[in-house]
Amino acid sequence: MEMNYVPTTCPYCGTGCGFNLVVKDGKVVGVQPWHRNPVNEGKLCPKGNYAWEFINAEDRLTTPLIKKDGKFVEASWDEAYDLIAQKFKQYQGEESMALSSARVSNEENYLMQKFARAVMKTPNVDHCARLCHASTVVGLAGAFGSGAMTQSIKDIADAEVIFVIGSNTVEQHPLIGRRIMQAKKKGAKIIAADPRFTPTAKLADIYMPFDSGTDVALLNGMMQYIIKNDLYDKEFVEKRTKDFEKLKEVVMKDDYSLENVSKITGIPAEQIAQAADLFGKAKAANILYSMGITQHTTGVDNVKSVANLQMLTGNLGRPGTGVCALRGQNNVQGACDMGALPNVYSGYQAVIVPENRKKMQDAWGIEDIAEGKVGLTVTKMINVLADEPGKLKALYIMGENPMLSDPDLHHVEKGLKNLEFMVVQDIFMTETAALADVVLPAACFAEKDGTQTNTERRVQLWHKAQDAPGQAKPDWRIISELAAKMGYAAQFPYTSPEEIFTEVSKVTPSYGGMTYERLGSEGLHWPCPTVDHPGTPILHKEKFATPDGLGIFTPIEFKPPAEVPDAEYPLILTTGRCLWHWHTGTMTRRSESLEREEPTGWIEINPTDAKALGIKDKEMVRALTRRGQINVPARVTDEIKKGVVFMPFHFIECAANVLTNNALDPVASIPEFKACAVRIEKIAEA
Ligand SMILES: Nc1nc2c(c(=O)[nH]1)N[C@H]1C(S)=C(S)[C@@H](COP(=O)(O)OP(=O)(O)OC[C@H]3O[C@@H](n4cnc5c(=O)[nH]c(N)nc54)[C@H](O)[C@@H]3O)O[C@H]1N2
Ligand SMILES: Nc1nc2c(c(=O)[nH]1)N[C@H]1C(S)=C(S)[C@@H](COP(=O)(O)OP(=O)(O)OC[C@H]3O[C@@H](n4cnc5c(=O)[nH]c(N)nc54)[C@H](O)[C@@H]3O)O[C@H]1N2
Ligand code: SF4
Ligand SMILES: [Mo]
Repeated sequence: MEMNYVPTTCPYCGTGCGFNLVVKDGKVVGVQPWHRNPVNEGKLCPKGNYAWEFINAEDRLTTPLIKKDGKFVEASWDEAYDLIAQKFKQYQGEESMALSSARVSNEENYLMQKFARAVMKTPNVDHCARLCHASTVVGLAGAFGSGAMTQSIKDIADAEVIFVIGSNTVEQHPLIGRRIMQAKKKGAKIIAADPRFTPTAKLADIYMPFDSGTDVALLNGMMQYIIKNDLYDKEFVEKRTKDFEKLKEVVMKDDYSLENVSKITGIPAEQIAQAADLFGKAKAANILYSMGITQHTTGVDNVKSVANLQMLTGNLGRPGTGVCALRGQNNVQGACDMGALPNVYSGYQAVIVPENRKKMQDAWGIEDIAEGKVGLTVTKMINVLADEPGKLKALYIMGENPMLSDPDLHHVEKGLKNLEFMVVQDIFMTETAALADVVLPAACFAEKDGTQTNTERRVQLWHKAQDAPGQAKPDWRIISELAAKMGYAAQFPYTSPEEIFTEVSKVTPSYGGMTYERLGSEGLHWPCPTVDHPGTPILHKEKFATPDGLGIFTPIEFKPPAEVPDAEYPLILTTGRCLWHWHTGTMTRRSESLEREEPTGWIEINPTDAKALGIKDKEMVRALTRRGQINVPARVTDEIKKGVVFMPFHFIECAANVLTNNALDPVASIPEFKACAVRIEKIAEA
C-alpha cells in the first residue's frame, strides 16, 4: 500500500516542532519524524507523536448546524451563511465581537481580524493570548519595544546559567526542555523557582519552592543582592538602558532585603543569595518563563521585573542570554502578530494611530472599517456580557472554548447566555459550541495549507495531508465565503492561503520580506522586512526596539495576589497543565494513547496539609472557593509546597475554572489563574 509523507508542524505547543503526517488511502494514519526540521531535529513529545489520533475521530463536526427550538438541526452552508449574515448586519459595530484562535494559521487569524474590523465593523477582536501572555506582550514591549521572546530555541543550549521561573518547560514545551538538558550537559547551571517540584525543577542545581504570587519580591531581592555585591553590568546599564536610578530606589529598599524576601516568598535567605550570586556572576544567563509569571493581577509587573533583571546583568542581545517568554499554543505568536488583538492591526500597528487605520482602509479597499479605538478584551467581554446585558449582542468564536478555559465558569456561562446570537466555528462540538445558535464545521491543521509562527518567531509552512471530513472547510474559506455573503466578495477574493499571505507581507513590516517560497522547509524568524533579509533569530543585538533604542527599567513594588488565604479559605490554589493533555481536552481526550495516561483530573496537596485535613491519597475531596465548588480526587505529594494546592484545568468533570478568580491585571487584563484562596474538605461518608 502506498504511503505519503506530508511535512507540517505540530498542532499543540508554541515550540513549533515539525513532523511528517503519514497518509494512507487519503487518510492520515500516523506521525513520522522529520529529522531535518531545525526546531526539534526529528524528536517529538507524546502529544506530537499522537497528534494524528484525533484527526479522524468519529465525532468531528461535518456539517453546519443551526439551533431550532433548543436543538441543533443540520443545515446547508448557504442556510447557515444567510442566517449569520443577516444577524451580523443587524448587530454591526460595537454590539458585536469576534474571537480569533491561536490554533489556526496566520492567514486565518489575519482574515478574522480583517473580517471583524472591516465587515462586522467592530473594534472588538481578541483571542486566548489574553489568558496567556498578554502581560508579556505589554511588559516586554514596555521594556524593550518588542513583546516577543528575544532568542531562538537552539540558542538556549548555549547559556551558562538558565533561570526557569514559572515554567514547567519539560512537560509544557518538551522540545525546549531538551535544550535545557543540552545546556546542562555542557556544564550550565540551572536555577528553578516554582511552587511545585516539577520535572523541570528536578533539573535544577538550585530549586526554590515558593508561594504563588510572590515573584516580584524574589526578583527584587535578587537584584538587590546583585547591586550590593557589585555583580551588575555597569557598561550595559550605562550605554543601553535608562532609568536605572529609579529601579535602584525601589529594589534597594529594606523591604527587599534577603530576610524580608525570605519572609514573603518562603525561600530561605541563603538560597536566594546563592541563586543571585550564581546568576550575577554568569557570563551568559538566560531566563525562561511562562504562565507562573504572566497569569497574575501583577502579570505585567512580573514580566517587567524579569526584564529589569536581564538589563541589570547585561544578559540581552547575545548568544545564551535573553528573555525566553515561552509562548503557549502552536500559533499564539502568529495570532498576535496578525492583529487578532483589540489594540493593534497586524505587525503591532496601533489602531489608535490614524495613519495606521488609513493604511488598512486603503489596503483593504474599505472606507468604513471599525473606528480607530481599542476594543474589548476576552476577559472584559465576559464582564460586559454578565454585568451589562444588552450592550454586546453577537459573538463569532473561531477555535476557542471559553466555557472551560476562562476563569470563574459560572460567570462565563451567565455572560454567554446573555448573548442574542453566537456562532462557534470548531472541529468538535465543545462546551461553548453547545451554547451557540450556529455551529460551523472547520478543517483541522492536517487538512489545510498555511503558516504558523512559533515562540522563537519562526514562521513555518503547513501542508495539507487529507481532505476535511464531510462538508467541513478550512477557516480561511469559511471567513471569505461569509464576507462575500455580506457584500465583500471583492475584498475577500482568496482562492488559497498563499494569496492571503502575500497580502499579510504587504501590510505587515516584520513579515515584509517573507514569501511561501522563501519559507521553504526551515522557515524564517521575524523581523524579516525585505526579500533579501535573512530573518532575525536574536533580537536587540545593538539596540532595543524603543524609539531611542534604549531599554527602559521600571521600578516595581511587590503586591500580593487579589485573593490571599484567610481563615475561611486557608490554602493557595494554583492551576496549570499536565504533559498528556491540552487545555480543554477537545483533541487530547479524543486521543486514546494520551487519554489512557491521565483519564481524569486531580488536586495536588502536600502531605502535611493532607494529614491536617485527614485526607488520603486518591480520596475524592471537595474544593471550594468564593466562586464555586467541585469534587476532585486528591493526589497527596511532597512535590508541592505546603500551603499551596495545584489542579490541571483540562477536565470538564472536575473543572478547575469553576474555582478560579477573574481578577484582572489592570494593564493587560489577564486573569489571576495562578493564585486564589481555596478550602479543601473531606467529603463526609454516606
Ligand atoms: N502538555 C501541555 N503542554 C502545553 C499546554 C497544555 O495544555 N498541555 N498548553 C500550552 C500553553 S497555551 C501554555 S501558555 C504553556 C504554559 O506552560 P507553563 O507555564 O510551563 O505551564 P503551567 O502548568 O500553566 O504553569 C507553569 C508552572 O508555573 C508554576 N506556578 C504556579 N504559580 C506560580 C507563581 O506564582 N510563580 C511562579 N514562578 N510559578 C508558578 C506551576 O507550578 C507550574 O509548574 O504550555 C503550553 N504547553
Ligand atoms: N485555570 C486555568 N485556566 C486557563 C489556563 C491556566 O493556566 N489555568 N491557561 C489559559 C491559557 S494560557 C490558554 S492559552 C487558554 C486556552 O484556551 P482555549 O483556546 O479556549 O482552549 P483550547 O482547548 O485550546 O481551545 C481551542 C479550540 O480550538 C479548536 N480547534 C483546533 N483546531 C482548530 C482549527 O483548525 N479550526 C477551528 N475553527 N478550531 C480548531 C479546538 O477543538 C478547541 O475547541 O486557557 C487558559 N485557561
Ligand atoms: S514539544 Fe510541543 S510542538 Fe513539539 S511535539 Fe511536543 S507538543 Fe508538539
Ligand atoms: Mo496559553
